[in-house]
Amino acid sequence: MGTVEPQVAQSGDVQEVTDGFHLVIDALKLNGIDTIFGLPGIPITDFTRMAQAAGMRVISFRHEQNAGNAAAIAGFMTQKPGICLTVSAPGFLNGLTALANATVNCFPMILISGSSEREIVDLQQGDYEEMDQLAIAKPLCKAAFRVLHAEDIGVGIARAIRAAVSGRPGGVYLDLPAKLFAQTMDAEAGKKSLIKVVDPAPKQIPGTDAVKRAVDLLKGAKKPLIVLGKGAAYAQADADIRDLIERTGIPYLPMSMAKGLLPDTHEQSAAAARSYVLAEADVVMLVGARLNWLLSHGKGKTWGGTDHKAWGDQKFIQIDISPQEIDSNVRIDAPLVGDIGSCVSALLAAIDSNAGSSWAKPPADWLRAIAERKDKNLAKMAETLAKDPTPMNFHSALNVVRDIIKANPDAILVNEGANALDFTRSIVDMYKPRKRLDVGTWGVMGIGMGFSVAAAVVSGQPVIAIEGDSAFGFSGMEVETLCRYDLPVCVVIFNNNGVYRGTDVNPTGGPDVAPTVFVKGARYDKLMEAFGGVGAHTTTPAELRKAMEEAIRSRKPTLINAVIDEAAGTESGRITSLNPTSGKKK
Ligand code: OXT
Ligand code: ADP
Ligand code: MG
Repeated sequence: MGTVEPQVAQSGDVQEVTDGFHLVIDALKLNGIDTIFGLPGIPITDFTRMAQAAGMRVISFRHEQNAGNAAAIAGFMTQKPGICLTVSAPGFLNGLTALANATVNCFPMILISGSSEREIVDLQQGDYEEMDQLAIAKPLCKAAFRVLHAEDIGVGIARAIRAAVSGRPGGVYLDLPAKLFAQTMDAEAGKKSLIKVVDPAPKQIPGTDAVKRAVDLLKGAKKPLIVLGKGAAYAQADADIRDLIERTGIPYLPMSMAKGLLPDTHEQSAAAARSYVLAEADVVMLVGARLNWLLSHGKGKTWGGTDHKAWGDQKFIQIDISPQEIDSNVRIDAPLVGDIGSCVSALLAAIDSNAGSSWAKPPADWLRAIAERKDKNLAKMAETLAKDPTPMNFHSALNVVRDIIKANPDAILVNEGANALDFTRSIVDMYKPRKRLDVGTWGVMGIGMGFSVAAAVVSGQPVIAIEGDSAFGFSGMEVETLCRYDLPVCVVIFNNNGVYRGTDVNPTGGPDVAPTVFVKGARYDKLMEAFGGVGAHTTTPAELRKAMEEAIRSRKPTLINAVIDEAAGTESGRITSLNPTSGKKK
């Protein structure tokens, strides 16, 4: 229990006192939170020092958005809320994008921001960094709280933790005004006011009727498919999920961050036959995956619909902890509302009691048809990967990354960009759960270095960040953070001189380059060298391989500038069609 200088009471007795600073630290520690990602300044500078003195790991960033992204992904990896700490108004706003992104992605995090004098803020009298932060955060997160009195800190932290991790996880905002930190109270009373949260994410057991409905649908399927989403990765029910897939023999499709839940090389993976299985399956079981844009909203041609809005003929089973997710886009025939661990084990039990060990595998012609498509795509991919063009392109570079991950399956892969994202997703196989961390539901750029720092801090494993050159720019200054904490992160920048590619020209012939184009031949490797890390400049797969192997071996912060053919990318990668086109005739 942290205390401050004892005070002498009127009676002459020495009274142990504590204060807001120490109560926040004690409340976090009591709940097993040992790391804070943040950026110091008024009014939380001393808080960061005291937290470090109290044995917490305090990781300081160069920009709050990156600290926020680090907190969010730490939450995803550990099921404990990641903590991001910022100063008031601008620092808070810098962290807010990450908080909103965490909420959209169902990652548990708590953004704790210091704030200015309530009385002055509410009368809008122009305080230092004045802003009504609570009101601004509210619509962008799952819950938002403010603590005004030291004796309420325990409750405030407990509520924030519960809100972040229970039910559908998400971002929580906790507003701590500057005055709160210095408030004192009796140390014993302070200790009693803290709450060790019991069962922060209670299991949610699905109804037996819902389980039966789902099993009956699965049993009758001629062309069943399971889609695993990042909710399934988050749930940490890895063994049961694998068991369910292997015992039923149903082909599965991993969403991007569910890759590796089962090894991507698993024979039941239908990832390389994505278009075929989505359009053809007759019963689709979604496990922690929403029917949002990434799954074409469950309708249209992707799902066998006759036009872009039409529903297909398939039936859906959806496992999700959020009852409101069900029917969000199309009809869900068998909703299974509960936590994935409980739902999957209930399904396994029902399958056992239903069919003993003789659950019929899906019809052979369905499996054969998938295998045919898959083999064709895999063969085509193998052929492309075997090429060694000059200049190096996405495929020949990613062939190296693919080998490196295969040889180091515990390494964590962080990935952002457009082409640099999409090619990596389909080329680099993952072998273990929660090893692939990427742009997620919003397709947001800027997660790269924040995710990398957190992944290294939380896991101690090597991290490989595959970054488009544009994507890297959003958080690039954190290479200093990588060096400061000496983290085993190898950043590989796929440098094609711009956003999507580097070949656009200014149609006016004026001196400005095109909006998508960067300085040609930029040497990002030198950025890392500026802070004492290792920089490497590579133009061939052989050079890239050598540099990556050395980074993994040495565990030194490394940045590899991988020069890619500047014409190799396409507009927005695989999502070109989302760009609106002008109807105006030229
Ligand atoms: O079945 P078919 O035949 O269809 O084939 C599929 C699979 O079966 C097959 N496949 C395989 N074949 C062989 N072997 C294997 N192993 C295999 N696996 C799969 O391959 C195909 C494709 O499979 P895939 O990828 O699974 O399927 P598909 O159809 O693509 O899936 C659809 C989606 C939607 C699920 C998928 O495409 C997806 O997940 N997409 C995510 C896209 C995304 O989020 N993109 C990022 C955003 S783009 C844009 O917004 C950018 N911005 C703007 C911006 C952003 N985002 N944020 C902020 C804060 N500000 C601005 C910017 C600035 S990107 C960007 C920077 C870009 O420049 P960079 O320099 O960073 O990057 P470069 O482009 O590299 O230059
Ligand atoms: P993806 O982008 O991989 O398809 P989404 O983020 O769209 O995944 O979906 C994740 C879903 O998982 C969300 O609807 C969320 O409510 C759900 N979810 C998250 N954690 C759990 C859990 N422990 N149990 C059940 N559902 C969960
Ligand atoms: Mg690029």
